[in-house]
Amino acid sequence: MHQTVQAALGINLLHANQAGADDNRSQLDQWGIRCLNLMSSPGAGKTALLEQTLKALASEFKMAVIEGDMTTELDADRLRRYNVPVIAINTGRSCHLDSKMVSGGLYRLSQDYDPHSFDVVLVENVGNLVCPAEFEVGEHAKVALLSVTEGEDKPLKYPLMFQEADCLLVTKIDLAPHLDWDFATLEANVRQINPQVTLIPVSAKTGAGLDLWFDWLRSQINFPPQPTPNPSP
Ligand SMILES: Nc1nc2c(ncn2[C@@H]2O[C@H](COP(=O)(O)OP(=O)(O)O)[C@@H](O)[C@H]2O)c(=O)[nH]1
Ligand SMILES: [Mg+2]
Repeated sequence: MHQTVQAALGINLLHANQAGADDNRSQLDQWGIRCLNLMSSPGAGKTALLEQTLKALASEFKMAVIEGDMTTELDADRLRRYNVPVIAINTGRSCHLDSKMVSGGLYRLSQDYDPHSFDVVLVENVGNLVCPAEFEVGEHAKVALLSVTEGEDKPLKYPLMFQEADCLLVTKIDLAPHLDWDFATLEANVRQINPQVTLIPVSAKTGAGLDLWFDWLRSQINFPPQPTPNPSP
């Protein structure tokens, strides 16, 4: 019985979150903003990738960041150096951002700036390979990052994250020569879980692969808005 209630609560929580995510996406569509949700385990290189992205593309696109961390604004402060709006959200004991938190972040952005002026909002989720994949925040696409130091087996051990991803960035490839890292094994593991995912090896340190990431990002930002489906009868 206890387990049934727990399961029901879990499902209700996810349903409520999904409804909020759909609302966020509608709001973003109305403003003409694309939203990407960046997810990985802690330390895989999300903030380092965002630093390179803001540096390279800030003159091409009007960007904003929603920065999720359990505590501190350390990452938010790293990104503020690039003169883009960074909304910091501290989740406290929660291991992921949810749609309500991101709704609050979007509201804050719209209070301080004209939201119609933005092309893209990049969300850096809390470092965690499990929960962020369960909770949509209203993004148009999901980007997972996996660093070479985490091992090629992670897509098999944490399948939801890799199944949900539209793009998988294999990060810190500058370190690969120092490790027993086999890209072909990683690719085979990923394709088992998600045959369609765009797979891009990158290094925020050397810049390797970043052009391919920027091109993928451009393709997402320039993606024509999809018509809102008719509500089901
Ligand atoms: N060698 C190497 N180190 C990196 C790279 N990207 C990030 N790092 C380092 O990895 C650590 C965690 O990076 P960070 O961006 O904070 O990861 P996050 O927790 O996912 O945001 C930092 O010490 C970074 O300098 C990379 O491409 N190559
Ligand atoms: Mg970070």
